[in-house]
Amino acid sequence: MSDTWFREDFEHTGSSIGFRVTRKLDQVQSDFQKIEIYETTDWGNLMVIDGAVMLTTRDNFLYHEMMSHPALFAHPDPQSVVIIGGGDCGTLREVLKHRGVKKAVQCDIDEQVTRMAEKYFPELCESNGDPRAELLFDDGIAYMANLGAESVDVVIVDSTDPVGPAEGLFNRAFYESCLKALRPGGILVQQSESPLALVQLMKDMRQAMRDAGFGALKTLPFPQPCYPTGWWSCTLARKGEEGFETFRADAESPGFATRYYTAAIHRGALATPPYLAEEL
Ligand code: AG3
Repeated sequence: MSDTWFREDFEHTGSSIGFRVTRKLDQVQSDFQKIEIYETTDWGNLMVIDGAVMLTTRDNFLYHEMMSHPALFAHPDPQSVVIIGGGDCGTLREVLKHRGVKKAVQCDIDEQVTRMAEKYFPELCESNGDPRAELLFDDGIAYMANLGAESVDVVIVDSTDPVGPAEGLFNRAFYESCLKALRPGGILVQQSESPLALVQLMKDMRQAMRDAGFGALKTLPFPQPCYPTGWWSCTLARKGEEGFETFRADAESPGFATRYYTAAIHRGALATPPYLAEEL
Protein backbone atom coordinates (compact mmCIF):
# COMPACT_ATOMS: atom_id res chain seq x y z
CA MET A 1 0.00 0.00 0.00
CA SER A 2 1.35 3.40 -0.94
CA ASP A 3 2.16 5.75 1.89
CA THR A 4 2.32 8.95 -0.11
CA TRP A 5 -0.20 11.56 0.95
CA PHE A 6 -1.43 14.78 -0.54
CA ARG A 7 -2.36 17.10 2.28
CA GLU A 8 -3.98 20.51 2.25
CA ASP A 9 -3.02 22.43 5.37
CA PHE A 10 -5.68 24.93 6.19
CA GLU A 11 -4.05 27.83 7.97
CA HIS A 12 -7.27 29.40 9.28
CA THR A 13 -8.45 26.29 11.09
CA GLY A 14 -5.19 24.71 12.22
CA SER A 15 -6.27 21.50 10.50
CA SER A 16 -5.65 19.59 7.29
CA ILE A 17 -7.37 17.22 4.92
CA GLY A 18 -5.28 14.47 3.34
CA PHE A 19 -5.60 11.78 0.70
CA ARG A 20 -3.42 8.77 0.14
CA VAL A 21 -2.23 9.03 -3.44
CA THR A 22 -0.80 6.45 -5.80
CA ARG A 23 0.67 8.94 -8.28
CA LYS A 24 0.46 12.38 -9.76
CA LEU A 25 -1.35 12.09 -13.08
CA ASP A 26 -0.85 15.59 -14.43
CA GLN A 27 0.14 19.13 -13.66
CA VAL A 28 -0.19 22.40 -15.54
CA GLN A 29 0.69 25.96 -14.71
CA SER A 30 -2.01 27.92 -16.50
CA ASP A 31 -2.02 31.69 -16.97
CA PHE A 32 -3.93 31.93 -13.69
CA GLN A 33 -3.03 29.08 -11.37
CA LYS A 34 -1.32 25.75 -10.84
CA ILE A 35 -3.58 22.76 -11.45
CA GLU A 36 -2.56 19.31 -10.23
CA ILE A 37 -4.30 15.96 -10.69
CA TYR A 38 -3.59 12.98 -8.43
CA GLU A 39 -4.80 9.41 -8.44
CA THR A 40 -5.81 8.38 -4.93
CA THR A 41 -6.23 4.97 -3.34
CA ASP A 42 -9.79 5.54 -2.14
CA TRP A 43 -11.22 8.76 -3.56
CA GLY A 44 -10.74 8.37 -7.30
CA ASN A 45 -9.02 11.31 -8.93
CA LEU A 46 -8.24 14.50 -7.07
CA MET A 47 -7.95 18.02 -8.52
CA VAL A 48 -5.92 20.60 -6.63
CA ILE A 49 -5.61 24.29 -7.57
CA ASP A 50 -2.81 26.34 -6.01
CA GLY A 51 -2.59 23.80 -3.21
CA ALA A 52 -6.33 23.81 -2.43
CA VAL A 53 -8.47 20.72 -2.96
CA MET A 54 -11.14 21.36 -5.60
CA LEU A 55 -12.78 17.98 -5.97
CA THR A 56 -12.47 14.23 -5.83
CA THR A 57 -14.29 11.69 -7.96
CA ARG A 58 -15.84 10.18 -4.85
CA ASP A 59 -17.44 13.09 -3.06
CA ASN A 60 -17.96 15.96 -5.53
CA PHE A 61 -21.62 15.01 -6.00
CA LEU A 62 -22.40 16.39 -2.54
CA TYR A 63 -21.14 19.85 -3.44
CA HIS A 64 -22.35 20.01 -7.02
CA GLU A 65 -25.87 18.86 -6.17
CA MET A 66 -26.16 21.32 -3.28
CA MET A 67 -24.82 24.20 -5.36
CA SER A 68 -27.54 23.57 -7.95
CA HIS A 69 -30.75 21.91 -6.87
CA PRO A 70 -31.83 23.93 -3.81
CA ALA A 71 -31.61 27.16 -5.81
CA LEU A 72 -33.23 25.75 -8.93
CA PHE A 73 -36.11 24.33 -6.91
CA ALA A 74 -36.45 27.57 -4.92
CA HIS A 75 -37.07 29.44 -8.19
CA PRO A 76 -40.56 29.16 -9.72
CA ASP A 77 -39.35 28.67 -13.30
CA PRO A 78 -35.58 28.85 -13.88
CA GLN A 79 -34.92 29.01 -17.62
CA SER A 80 -31.65 30.87 -17.89
CA VAL A 81 -28.70 30.00 -15.65
CA VAL A 82 -25.18 31.42 -15.48
CA ILE A 83 -22.35 29.60 -13.69
CA ILE A 84 -19.33 31.71 -12.80
CA GLY A 85 -16.27 29.52 -12.29
CA GLY A 86 -17.24 25.86 -12.17
CA GLY A 87 -14.73 24.95 -14.88
CA ASP A 88 -14.81 21.28 -13.90
CA CYS A 89 -18.39 21.26 -15.28
CA GLY A 90 -19.86 19.41 -12.30
CA THR A 91 -22.32 22.20 -11.49
CA LEU A 92 -23.23 22.57 -15.16
CA ARG A 93 -24.11 18.89 -15.32
CA GLU A 94 -26.51 19.21 -12.37
CA VAL A 95 -28.12 22.38 -13.76
CA LEU A 96 -28.78 20.71 -17.11
CA LYS A 97 -30.71 17.92 -15.39
CA HIS A 98 -33.53 20.46 -15.01
CA ARG A 99 -35.58 20.14 -18.20
CA GLY A 100 -37.03 23.63 -17.76
CA VAL A 101 -33.56 25.18 -18.13
CA LYS A 102 -33.29 26.48 -21.68
CA LYS A 103 -29.81 27.95 -21.44
CA ALA A 104 -26.85 27.44 -19.10
CA VAL A 105 -23.70 29.49 -19.60
CA GLN A 106 -20.56 28.48 -17.74
CA CYS A 107 -17.93 31.22 -17.57
CA ASP A 108 -14.61 30.17 -16.06
CA ILE A 109 -11.52 32.30 -16.43
CA ASP A 110 -9.29 29.24 -16.85
CA GLU A 111 -9.81 26.94 -19.82
CA GLN A 112 -7.20 24.55 -18.41
CA VAL A 113 -9.56 23.57 -15.57
CA THR A 114 -12.09 22.32 -18.11
CA ARG A 115 -9.43 20.56 -20.20
CA MET A 116 -8.22 18.74 -17.07
CA ALA A 117 -11.77 17.84 -16.06
CA GLU A 118 -12.51 16.42 -19.52
CA LYS A 119 -9.52 14.16 -19.14
CA TYR A 120 -9.68 13.14 -15.49
CA PHE A 121 -13.33 13.68 -14.52
CA PRO A 122 -15.10 12.79 -17.80
CA GLU A 123 -18.33 11.92 -15.97
CA LEU A 124 -18.71 15.57 -14.97
CA CYS A 125 -18.38 16.70 -18.57
CA GLU A 126 -20.88 14.29 -20.06
CA SER A 127 -23.49 17.03 -20.67
CA ASN A 128 -21.09 19.55 -22.19
CA GLY A 129 -22.39 18.77 -25.66
CA ASP A 130 -25.97 19.58 -24.62
CA PRO A 131 -27.25 22.27 -27.03
CA ARG A 132 -28.45 24.30 -24.03
CA ALA A 133 -24.89 24.55 -22.65
CA GLU A 134 -22.42 27.26 -23.53
CA LEU A 135 -18.84 27.15 -22.22
CA LEU A 136 -16.97 30.45 -22.07
CA PHE A 137 -13.42 31.02 -20.88
CA ASP A 138 -13.44 34.57 -19.70
CA ASP A 139 -13.34 36.82 -16.69
CA GLY A 140 -16.56 36.19 -14.76
CA ILE A 141 -16.51 39.64 -13.19
CA ALA A 142 -16.49 41.36 -16.57
CA TYR A 143 -18.99 38.85 -17.95
CA MET A 144 -21.53 39.63 -15.21
CA ALA A 145 -20.93 43.37 -15.46
CA ASN A 146 -21.71 43.32 -19.20
CA LEU A 147 -24.70 41.01 -19.09
CA GLY A 148 -28.06 42.51 -20.04
CA ALA A 149 -30.24 43.72 -17.18
CA GLU A 150 -32.86 41.22 -16.01
CA SER A 151 -31.72 38.48 -18.38
CA VAL A 152 -30.94 35.59 -15.99
CA ASP A 153 -32.93 33.54 -13.46
CA VAL A 154 -30.13 31.94 -11.45
CA VAL A 155 -26.44 32.83 -11.08
CA ILE A 156 -24.23 30.19 -9.45
CA VAL A 157 -20.79 31.26 -8.28
CA ASP A 158 -18.77 28.05 -8.12
CA SER A 159 -15.47 29.62 -7.23
CA THR A 160 -12.25 28.79 -5.46
CA ASP A 161 -11.50 30.41 -2.09
CA PRO A 162 -11.59 34.23 -2.04
CA VAL A 163 -7.89 34.56 -2.76
CA GLY A 164 -6.19 34.82 -6.15
CA PRO A 165 -8.44 34.88 -9.24
CA ALA A 166 -11.64 34.42 -7.19
CA GLU A 167 -11.10 37.31 -4.79
CA GLY A 168 -13.29 39.68 -6.79
CA LEU A 169 -16.21 37.23 -6.71
CA PHE A 170 -16.97 37.89 -3.04
CA ASN A 171 -17.56 41.63 -2.97
CA ARG A 172 -20.33 44.16 -3.28
CA ALA A 173 -19.43 45.38 -6.79
CA PHE A 174 -19.67 41.85 -8.18
CA TYR A 175 -22.93 41.17 -6.36
CA GLU A 176 -24.36 44.41 -7.76
CA SER A 177 -23.65 43.13 -11.27
CA CYS A 178 -25.36 39.84 -10.38
CA LEU A 179 -28.38 41.65 -8.96
CA LYS A 180 -28.76 43.75 -12.07
CA ALA A 181 -28.49 40.73 -14.39
CA LEU A 182 -31.10 38.75 -12.45
CA ARG A 183 -34.79 38.93 -13.25
CA PRO A 184 -37.10 39.78 -10.32
CA GLY A 185 -37.28 36.76 -8.01
CA GLY A 186 -33.96 35.52 -9.38
CA ILE A 187 -31.41 33.78 -7.17
CA LEU A 188 -27.68 34.13 -6.65
CA VAL A 189 -25.86 31.11 -5.21
CA GLN A 190 -22.36 31.43 -3.85
CA GLN A 191 -20.16 28.68 -2.43
CA SER A 192 -19.68 30.10 1.05
CA GLU A 193 -16.86 28.11 2.63
CA SER A 194 -16.84 26.30 5.98
CA PRO A 195 -19.79 27.08 8.26
CA LEU A 196 -17.63 26.15 11.22
CA ALA A 197 -14.25 27.68 10.58
CA LEU A 198 -14.92 30.57 8.26
CA VAL A 199 -17.99 32.20 9.74
CA GLN A 200 -16.46 35.69 9.58
CA LEU A 201 -15.89 35.31 5.86
CA MET A 202 -19.46 34.13 5.48
CA LYS A 203 -20.75 37.12 7.45
CA ASP A 204 -18.77 39.56 5.32
CA MET A 205 -20.04 37.88 2.17
CA ARG A 206 -23.64 38.03 3.36
CA GLN A 207 -23.24 41.69 4.31
CA ALA A 208 -21.87 42.46 0.85
CA MET A 209 -24.91 40.70 -0.67
CA ARG A 210 -27.25 42.81 1.47
CA ASP A 211 -25.35 46.00 0.66
CA ALA A 212 -25.68 45.16 -3.04
CA GLY A 213 -29.46 45.04 -2.57
CA PHE A 214 -30.35 41.36 -2.27
CA GLY A 215 -33.45 40.64 -0.16
CA ALA A 216 -33.81 37.21 1.41
CA LEU A 217 -30.62 35.28 2.21
CA LYS A 218 -30.16 31.67 3.29
CA THR A 219 -27.00 29.70 4.03
CA LEU A 220 -27.31 25.94 3.57
CA PRO A 221 -24.66 23.74 5.23
CA PHE A 222 -23.80 20.34 3.76
CA PRO A 223 -21.08 17.73 4.22
CA GLN A 224 -18.05 17.91 1.94
CA PRO A 225 -15.33 15.58 3.25
CA CYS A 226 -12.60 16.84 0.90
CA TYR A 227 -12.78 20.51 1.98
CA PRO A 228 -11.29 22.08 5.10
CA THR A 229 -13.22 20.93 8.22
CA GLY A 230 -15.21 18.52 6.04
CA TRP A 231 -18.27 20.72 6.29
CA TRP A 232 -19.19 23.29 3.70
CA SER A 233 -22.00 25.63 2.64
CA CYS A 234 -23.67 27.56 -0.11
CA THR A 235 -25.54 30.83 0.35
CA LEU A 236 -28.67 31.69 -1.62
CA ALA A 237 -29.64 35.33 -2.13
CA ARG A 238 -32.89 36.49 -3.71
CA LYS A 239 -33.59 39.49 -5.89
CA GLY A 240 -36.71 40.19 -3.86
CA GLU A 241 -37.99 39.44 -0.42
CA GLU A 242 -39.40 35.95 -0.90
CA GLY A 243 -37.64 33.65 1.53
CA PHE A 244 -36.27 30.16 0.95
CA GLU A 245 -38.43 28.21 3.43
CA THR A 246 -40.55 26.76 0.65
CA PHE A 247 -39.59 25.38 -2.71
CA ARG A 248 -41.30 23.84 -5.72
CA ALA A 249 -43.33 20.70 -5.12
CA ASP A 250 -41.68 18.82 -7.98
CA ALA A 251 -38.50 18.62 -5.87
CA GLU A 252 -40.27 15.63 -4.27
CA SER A 253 -39.86 13.71 -7.53
CA PRO A 254 -37.48 15.68 -9.73
CA GLY A 255 -37.57 13.26 -12.68
CA PHE A 256 -33.80 12.88 -12.71
CA ALA A 257 -31.28 10.96 -10.65
CA THR A 258 -29.42 12.47 -7.72
CA ARG A 259 -27.14 10.83 -5.18
CA TYR A 260 -27.45 13.30 -2.31
CA TYR A 261 -30.16 15.83 -3.01
CA THR A 262 -33.75 15.03 -2.14
CA ALA A 263 -36.55 17.30 -1.00
CA ALA A 264 -35.98 16.00 2.55
CA ILE A 265 -32.25 16.80 2.37
CA HIS A 266 -33.22 20.26 1.09
CA ARG A 267 -35.55 20.81 4.03
CA GLY A 268 -32.87 19.57 6.42
CA ALA A 269 -30.29 21.97 5.00
CA LEU A 270 -32.69 24.86 5.68
CA ALA A 271 -32.38 24.21 9.41
CA THR A 272 -29.65 26.50 10.72
CA PRO A 273 -27.80 25.27 13.82
CA PRO A 274 -28.25 27.68 16.77
CA TYR A 275 -24.56 28.64 16.98
CA LEU A 276 -24.62 29.68 13.33
CA ALA A 277 -27.98 31.45 13.55
CA GLU A 278 -26.54 33.54 16.37
CA GLU A 279 -23.61 34.57 14.22
CA LEU A 280 -25.35 35.33 10.93
N1 AG3 B 1 -15.06 24.97 -5.43
C1 AG3 B 1 -14.51 25.20 -4.19
C2 AG3 B 1 -13.80 25.36 -3.34
C3 AG3 B 1 -13.11 25.78 -2.20
C4 AG3 B 1 -12.30 24.73 -1.58
N2 AG3 B 1 -11.39 25.27 -0.67
C5 AG3 B 1 -10.29 24.66 -0.22
N3 AG3 B 1 -10.05 23.43 -0.53
N4 AG3 B 1 -9.48 25.31 0.53
C6 AG3 B 1 -14.41 24.01 -6.20
C7 AG3 B 1 -14.96 23.78 -7.51
C8 AG3 B 1 -15.84 22.60 -7.61
N5 AG3 B 1 -16.65 22.68 -8.77
